[in-house]
Amino acid sequence: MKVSREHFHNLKELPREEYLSPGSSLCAGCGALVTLRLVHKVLGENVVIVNAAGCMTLMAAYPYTPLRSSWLYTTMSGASAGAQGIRDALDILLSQGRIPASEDLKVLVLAGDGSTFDMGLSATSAAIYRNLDFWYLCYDNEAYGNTGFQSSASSPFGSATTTSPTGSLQEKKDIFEIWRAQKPAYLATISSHEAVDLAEKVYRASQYKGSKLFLSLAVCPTGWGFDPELSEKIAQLAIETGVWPLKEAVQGTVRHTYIPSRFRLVEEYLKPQRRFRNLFQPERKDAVLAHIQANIDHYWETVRRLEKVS
Ligand SMILES: Cc1ncc(C[n+]2csc(CCOP(=O)(O)OP(=O)(O)O)c2C)c(N)n1
Ligand code: SF4
Repeated sequence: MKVSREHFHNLKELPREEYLSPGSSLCAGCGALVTLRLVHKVLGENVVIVNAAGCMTLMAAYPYTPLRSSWLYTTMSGASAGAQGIRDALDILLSQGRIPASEDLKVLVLAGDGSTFDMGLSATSAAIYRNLDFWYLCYDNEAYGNTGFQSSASSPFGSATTTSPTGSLQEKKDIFEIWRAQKPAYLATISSHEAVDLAEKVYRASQYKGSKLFLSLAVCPTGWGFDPELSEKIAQLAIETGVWPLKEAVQGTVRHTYIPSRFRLVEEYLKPQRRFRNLFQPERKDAVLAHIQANIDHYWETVRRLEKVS
């Protein structure tokens, strides 16, 4: 089930302009980079990226940058506070007529899950509370990638990281629901694999003043342990197994923008990734696999009940 779209209906309708030039120091097959490229296409040129320390801060190493937009590097915890400062400065310059409206910028926080789920949650919660007019893109690679793939509060149950080599025993924090409780103007999950869904959501969000937050599953060949050529396949499997629901919430009211007509078993998503190898070798961990599948099934049963879809 796909919801009807108002603006973007197919890939050909996506803007052709590129704001991210090819070639950067990031890994081949990095899903975060593809997501940023797509989001930027819809936001256009007048953007200032407020980038919390993480993998994406390696994009721009002075004096080089692949970005056509402006960029500010912040601490892991301070990106949303930095966004407030930039928004305030722009508003003052605009109100004093020191810059024309055509030079106004969209303020976009770019942060990993370590910043988003852990260190920067307080600053982001405060920004949403103030209904700061900003954009927030979390590229969720489900660990502290830049420093060697340590567990974050986003690391899924059973996944191996350098600080949980035999598999995490904690459940992934539901940051979507934590943010949603504050009823931000717009909130959505996105995936690089569903580019049209992503573009439509960024377009829809642009109609709202206030906090606009996006959570993207960022497939990570280096940390997750798969060949970079499989990146889009893994992103697709996350959606088709129901691991990564595509949804949006306008002022807190949720709807799913895509529901697979037939769900694949979660094993299809887990097996190709080295971080889940311990679930299959040296022997199969049936109880853990059943637990992961049951969580997904429970989620979608609830969706069917609440959104009354068959
Ligand atoms: C307070 C603090 N602790 C540790 C670091 C070191 N550090 C820099 S990037 C990074 C990882 C960030 O993880 P995440 O936000 O998930 O982004 P990713 O690296 O995965 O892109 C860490 C721990 C830091 N910059 N600040
Ligand atoms: S470690 Fe993962 S998220 Fe970081 S640049 Fe490489 S592929 Fe991208």
